[in-house]
Amino acid sequence: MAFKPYKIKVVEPIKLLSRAEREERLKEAGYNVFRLRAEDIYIDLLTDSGTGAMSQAQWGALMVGDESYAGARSFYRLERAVKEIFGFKYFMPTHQGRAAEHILFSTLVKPGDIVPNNMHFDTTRANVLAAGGQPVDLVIEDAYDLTTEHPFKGNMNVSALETLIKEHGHEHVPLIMLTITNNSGGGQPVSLQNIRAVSELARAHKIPFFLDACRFAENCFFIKEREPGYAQKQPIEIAREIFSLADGMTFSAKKDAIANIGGLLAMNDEDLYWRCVQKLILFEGFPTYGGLAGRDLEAIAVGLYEALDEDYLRDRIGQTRSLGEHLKAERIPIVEPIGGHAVYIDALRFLPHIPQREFPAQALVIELYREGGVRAVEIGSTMFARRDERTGQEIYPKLELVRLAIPRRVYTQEHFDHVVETLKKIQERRDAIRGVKLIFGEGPLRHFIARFAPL
Ligand code: PLI
Repeated sequence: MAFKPYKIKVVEPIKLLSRAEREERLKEAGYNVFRLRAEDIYIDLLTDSGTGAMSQAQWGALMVGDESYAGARSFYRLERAVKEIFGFKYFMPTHQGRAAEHILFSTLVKPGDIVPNNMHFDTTRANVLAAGGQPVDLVIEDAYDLTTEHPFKGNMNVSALETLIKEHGHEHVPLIMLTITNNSGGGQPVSLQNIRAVSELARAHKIPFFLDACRFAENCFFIKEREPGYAQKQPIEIAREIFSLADGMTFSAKKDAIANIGGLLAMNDEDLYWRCVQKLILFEGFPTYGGLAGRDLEAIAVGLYEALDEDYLRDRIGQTRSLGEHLKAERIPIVEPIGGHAVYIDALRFLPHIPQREFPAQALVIELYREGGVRAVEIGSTMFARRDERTGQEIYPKLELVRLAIPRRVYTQEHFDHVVETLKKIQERRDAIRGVKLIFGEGPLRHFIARFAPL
């Protein structure tokens, strides 16, 4: 029996609308679940970002938030946590992870530059593009084989990275990013061995190496579980080793700091820090609050340690794993191994009769809400298909996934049972499910605002 390291003190009511109401809401939302009202959703697995349940210690910390414009006590409390866990010399709070990305990329990336990553997530990719750069995904080939067992499918293909640097010249690669865990590719972890190899290559070419560290604590847990030599180490020790290999990081506190808002940008290079501070003040705020309230800084400082707690991580990853195992037992095709923060369904295998141009993953997202009031997110052609500028052809992503993201400390087994039941019912009638047509939305962030029509 799994050990549950918390009990529930505050509850938030939810309800399940009737099928007819859900059908109506879908229509009103243009068949895009981002456009639904949250109160019309029964189980919300859209994202694990900012949707976690804060602990009593975090709620308590909010009350001692220092709201001074400059030099707030809360900043120094967060600084202690950041230094102790991540160890970078300089850092700044930002309102979210994407603000950290914007500041960093707009400072380092010039038009025509290449930014390699194992896989960029949506805003990361869009922020590279907005700076005039070209985002390149260099995850290992195994990441695209959704059924093989591989302990670290988030790993970077280091030889492909080396080839890319040689082909383009290190002066056109302003930084190397590595996303831990790899969100766009199934929430898969990156091994310490791989992080070390990327770090060595980056140093050899004098290219700054940054981690997209949103789910760093989950990545630490997988290293402890799967990488030889780390079973006896605490997650925080593994974290320190990871970050000692990097020159900086972007971070969304809405994930592995279990806060509802916030982000961090950190680095060791003093000159880069001061260049970023200019942008921080312009777009976010003074360096000791950077777009957040003092109370948010407090919640993050506490949450960072909670996210590294081994009992918490075992429960967290255990919850995701349990949902995945139940779906697997029902022969629902999921990405394996099961990732840290989410279970990903392979829409190409679930709905093989729907071609990518008719958005099979989006069709399944719609069915999840229609059948059970469950909100998931499409990580497929709506999010990542793009038009080749030379040929005018649409290029579809290799992966067409539906992500069931698990908010931290929010749902119980009964909720997940409902998700499994919902998918079972969809599976029984899946041959009759049709694709959709995109009728509104363009560009790399179209998934947030798109509208669809049923085919
Ligand atoms: O949502 P932000 O701006 O705090 O963080 C942006 C961001 C950066 N990198 C990665 C790997 C993410 O997963 C990420 C945000 N992810 C969201 C919102 C998600 O639903 O996964």
